[in-house]
Amino acid sequence: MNKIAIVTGATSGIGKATALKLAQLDYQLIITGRRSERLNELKIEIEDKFEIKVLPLAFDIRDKEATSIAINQLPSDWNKIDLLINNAGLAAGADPIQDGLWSDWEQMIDTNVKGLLWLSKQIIPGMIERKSGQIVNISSIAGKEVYANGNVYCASKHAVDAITKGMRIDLLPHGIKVSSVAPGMVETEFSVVRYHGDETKADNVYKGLTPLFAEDIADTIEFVVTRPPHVNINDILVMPTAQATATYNHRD
Ligand code: NDP
Ligand code: 8X3
Repeated sequence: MNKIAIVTGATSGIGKATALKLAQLDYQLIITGRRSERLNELKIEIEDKFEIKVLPLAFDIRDKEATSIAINQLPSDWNKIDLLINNAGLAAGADPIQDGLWSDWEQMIDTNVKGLLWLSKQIIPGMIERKSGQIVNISSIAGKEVYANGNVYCASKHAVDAITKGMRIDLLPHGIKVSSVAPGMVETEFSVVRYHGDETKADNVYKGLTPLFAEDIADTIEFVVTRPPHVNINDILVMPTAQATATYNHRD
């Protein structure tokens, strides 16, 4: 029987690339996000290419009730989740702390921190019962460093780092692997979302350098989930060659 993976935020970027990668690895896939049309298109794409089943679940990860219903009402052939990829997330805004919008802050904390926690809380008990499972949390260079105007996004990703460490400690006796994958700049819809749809500002983020692509992070996740049972990758920081730290970039 195929192992079952759930990938949150699979409608674009890192989540979509990861779903495609896990399909190659023969995982039966649950894909989530708010944009149901994109989920359905990805289901068709994956099922056409690979001999696996895909279950799209459209819900807002900030909505506790919708999240609980989605997970707790999974059919019996889908509810034994082996691998949880906590990827759904965003940066909203890039303003100094005194100018930040409360609505942006709430969106980031509710998605990146509370959404990740609540979804994990629905899935972890089954992993404990079966004494196996793996959780990969997508953190960021912003979870390691704080940069100008990154304030609350950086705080949310520092929280992801701390939650990952906490999960690893608490789930240790239950045989559950917990990892963090922390990317630097990856060209996805991330910057368009961060700048509230301003494509010019988003393009400028990647101007003059080659960023990472979503597939680079999917490759890293492949490495993390294909280690032998006795090996866990605790934390992996992946940067573009043109980026040394959160703020030192080399542009042509
Ligand atoms: P994208 O914007 O391309 O993808 C974000 C995904 O998250 C989408 O599928 C989106 O789905 C989903 N998502 C956002 N909000 C919600 C919500 N409320 N409910 C459900 N799903 C949601 O960005 P990336 O692929 O780059 O981002 C993926 C992760 O990687 C994020 O956690 C991000 O912080 C992290 N990251 C990104 C980096 C980058 O430079 N791109 C670097 C380091 C980390 P939908 O809109 O359909 O709901
Ligand atoms: C996304 C990368 O550098 O914008 O997490 O924080 S960065």
